[in-house]
This record gives sequence, C-alpha cells and structure tokens, in this order.
Amino acid sequence: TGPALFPAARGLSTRASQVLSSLGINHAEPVPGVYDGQWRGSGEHLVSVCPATGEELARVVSASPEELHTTLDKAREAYKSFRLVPAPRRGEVLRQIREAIAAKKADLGALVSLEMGKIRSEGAGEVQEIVDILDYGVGLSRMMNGRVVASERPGHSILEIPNPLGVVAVLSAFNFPVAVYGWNLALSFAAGNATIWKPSQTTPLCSIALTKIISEVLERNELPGVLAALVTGAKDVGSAIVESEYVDMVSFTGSEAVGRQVAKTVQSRFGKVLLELGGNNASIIMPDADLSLAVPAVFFGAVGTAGQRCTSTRRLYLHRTIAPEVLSRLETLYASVPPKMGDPLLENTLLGPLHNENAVQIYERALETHKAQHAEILTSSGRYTQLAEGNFVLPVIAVPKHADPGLAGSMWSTETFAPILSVAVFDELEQAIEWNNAVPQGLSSSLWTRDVRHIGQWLGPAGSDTGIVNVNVGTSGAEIGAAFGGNKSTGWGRESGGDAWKQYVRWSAATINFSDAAPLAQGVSFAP
Ligand code: UN1
Repeated sequence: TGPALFPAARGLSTRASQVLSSLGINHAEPVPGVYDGQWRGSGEHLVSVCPATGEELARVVSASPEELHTTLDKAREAYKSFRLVPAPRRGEVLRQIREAIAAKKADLGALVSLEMGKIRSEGAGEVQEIVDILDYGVGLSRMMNGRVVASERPGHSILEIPNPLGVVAVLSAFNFPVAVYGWNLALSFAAGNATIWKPSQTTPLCSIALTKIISEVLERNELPGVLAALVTGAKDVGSAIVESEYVDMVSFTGSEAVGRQVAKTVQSRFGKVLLELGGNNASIIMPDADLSLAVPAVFFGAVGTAGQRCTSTRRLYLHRTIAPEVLSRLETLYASVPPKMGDPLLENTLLGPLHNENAVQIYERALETHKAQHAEILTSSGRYTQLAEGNFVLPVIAVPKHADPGLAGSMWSTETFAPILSVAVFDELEQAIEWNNAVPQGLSSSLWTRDVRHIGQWLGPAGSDTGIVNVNVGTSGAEIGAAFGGNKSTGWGRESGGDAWKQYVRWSAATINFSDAAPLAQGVSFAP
C-alpha cells in the first residue's frame, strides 16, 4: 500500500468540510434528503462516500414512502397553478436559477469532484453544462412555438398547441450528478411542469446542494418549492415513482437492465418515458486523418472521467496504414497517466478514481474476460496500488483476438463503464462502419478524416446508426445545443437541445371553424 491521499485527515478533511458548508450542507448531522417546499426526510440513511479517499462525506436521510407520496401530491397541486404562469415568466425564473448556480460554480464543481470523483476541470465543466442548458431554457421559454396547419375546409384553421404536461420525474445516474438533471429541469420548467428528482443514491449531496440553490430562487419568486422537488432514496423510491400514476413522464438515465424495467412499467400505465441508457461508442480513424487531433481526442474520450461517461470512447477502429503510429502515440499518452492519477481536486490530476468498489469489480471482470479471450493488453492494467485509498485503476488498451462485434460473447458488444479501450484494425471504411453499427447500443460515434466523401458516407443513410455522429470530434463532451441521446438499446431518448423540449409538453391539435358552415373532412356527407 502506498501513501494515503490525506494522511492527517481524521473525520472529514477540512477541504471537504469547507466545500459542504459553503453550499449550506451541515455534514455533522444527518442531512435531510427530501425537499417538497420544506426540507425533511425520515427514510433510510444514504451514506455519501468520497471515491478518492473513502471518507464519509455525510449521511443523508432519504424519503420514506409517505414523504414520497406527499411530495407527489403537492407536485400535482403546484402544477395546476404553475401551468397558468406564462412561459416567458417561467423563463425569467430559470434565468435567476442560472445566475444563482453560476455564482456557486467553483463550490458545486468541487462537490461533484468530491462525491462523484471526476477531476476538477470536469466537475466545473459539468456545472457549466447546467448553466448552459438553463440559458437555453430561458430562450426556449419565448420560443416553444406550436404551428398553424392549412385546413382543407374553408374558414377553418388547425393549430398545434404545446400545453404543460404535468409532473415529470427525473431519475439520474452518478456519473453526471448535476448536468443531466439540468437538461430535464430546464425544459420541464420552461414547459410549465412540476419536476421531481430522484438522483443516484451515491451522489445525494450534489442533488441537495443544487436543490438548495434552486429552492431559494423559487421561494424568492413566491413559487412553490415542490416545482423542483427532491426525493433521495434507494431503489424502492425509484420504483414507487416509476409506478405512480401521478407521474406523467419519467426521464431515466442508467443501465439497460433497469431501463428495460422502467420502460415496461411506465408503458403499462400509459405514461411517457424518456430513456438514456448504455453507450458503447466507437471512434474510426482513416489514413488521411490529422493524427495530432485524433489521438488526443481518443485519449480524452477513453481515459477522461475514468471512462464513466455514457459517451466515453470504448472502441477504436484504426485503418491498417496508420494503426501502428496511432497505437504507439496512444501508448505514450497512457504511460504518462499513472503519475497524474490521484486527488481529483488537484490542478494537475488527469485521472481520478472510479466511482465505487462495484465499478472496480466491473473493470476487473472485463479485464479477466479480455485475457480469457486472448486479447493483447498493450498497457499496464489493474488496480493502481500506489494509491492506498480510493478506487483507482489503470486505463487500458486491449486488442481483442477477433474484431467482429457481432460474435457471441464478444467483449465488443457490452458497455463496460471503466477506462478500457478495445482496438481493431480495418482496411475499408465500410467494414469499420459495419463494426460501429454491429453492437446493441447506439449513443455516440466519431469519424476522423479529411475526405469529404468519407464524411458523406458516415453521415448518410448507410452511415453510423448512433444518435450522436461526429466528424473530427471525439465521442464524448457534447454541447447542450443539439438533442442528446441514442438509438437501439440506448433507448431512443433525446434530451437537452434540438427538439427535445417537445416531449415535455402535451400537444393539442385544435381544428377551429370560423365559418357559418360545418363541413366534414374528407368530403364525407352525413345528411339525415
Ligand atoms: C452522460 O454521460 O450521461 O456528451 C452524459 C457528454 C456530456 C454529457 C454526458 N456532455 O459527454
């Protein structure tokens, strides 16, 4: 075992203490984890643990079944008045929320690092992402346009009107404990809904800190706090939300296995569901690519966030002519990582820990399978024992024996939420596109080339089948402006920008007769 990250720390380190108190969280006592206009909590205790040090950051008292029920009741009631508030006024409140969050960017970003484990710059980047989507929500509040459709009948008009939907529940994952809620809240709030958040049970403090900031703005504007409600909890709280008839739409981010259950349950009660499930994203590098751009992008995509983004690069397809060069450059970059592993809050750290022990086991099992299937491992691998505490693992490049993702039992087709990059060599772009599309997931993909014909092929009907299809940009790190989401087993959901907002409203198609006659459509006559 090596040196502890914080050798002198007993109890909570001073730094963690400062971050928590600057965000109004008193970690000395169990922290209420339910907000429905008031802070409460009498359910099970959740323990928030820092993945880098193993220190307990705080205990959170989650929602009891009664508290969840009351919150849902109140949300329904609050929605009934909130839906009458004009959208631009709702946007003005979003603007204030945006300002309040931006003012706390440094502390919130540090809390993301402390509780999730991503490095400082990425923690701050995640807070920037919620600021960006709130900006977007402000603009959207004046642009949620319906349309006027030409009617075939004289003196008639057809309108398509977006109306508020009701109660939207957001079930989010540990890896983006702030931004993904932001994507949903900004659109849902602009659309006139009440939003209930059930965050990952391992990142409750991020959700509490954020909800505190938002609730102060709501209270200042004399709006019910329950419009941005929080119910922390374990699986049972999530299930109760998913089953509740009070919830009009469930936006779920997480595993395919849980997503399948969520989808079935919500659909069986005819609710709306928005899914953001697994990603198994590939980068393809062509011979004419600018390697000085492609290689660092693959490095960030595969190693950044310790491979714990849905959009992380997990597969790399290299054209035969440049494969040795790319691999040698990547190996050099990977070899530079270990000295820069450690405390996510230090300025020079490149790689933080995996989120928890479970994630380490997933990493280790994937490595074992790779080895059992005779993959060549090009880098050091395994748990990083130089750091005694925390869940640190070495980032890995593996070259599986077989390149075809369609093979049964192949490591290519599963999403491993860890920094393991699998590599294969191809001769023709068609082959690489086929491999890109041969996995069950369909979130993100990226092609590196300067040839406009390759780009046309990649973006067209016979190109990549993922929701995010990049060119000379890595698989991860999307901006908020376009719709974010994936196809196939990723669940077909779209969040954030683009037309994603259209899911957070109920559409009314209204035919209006301004004339003195009442003709039927399609020329039907029904004269008595
Ligand atoms: C996720 O991994 O769940 O595109 C979200 C990205 C980020 C969002 C990732 N903007 O990598």
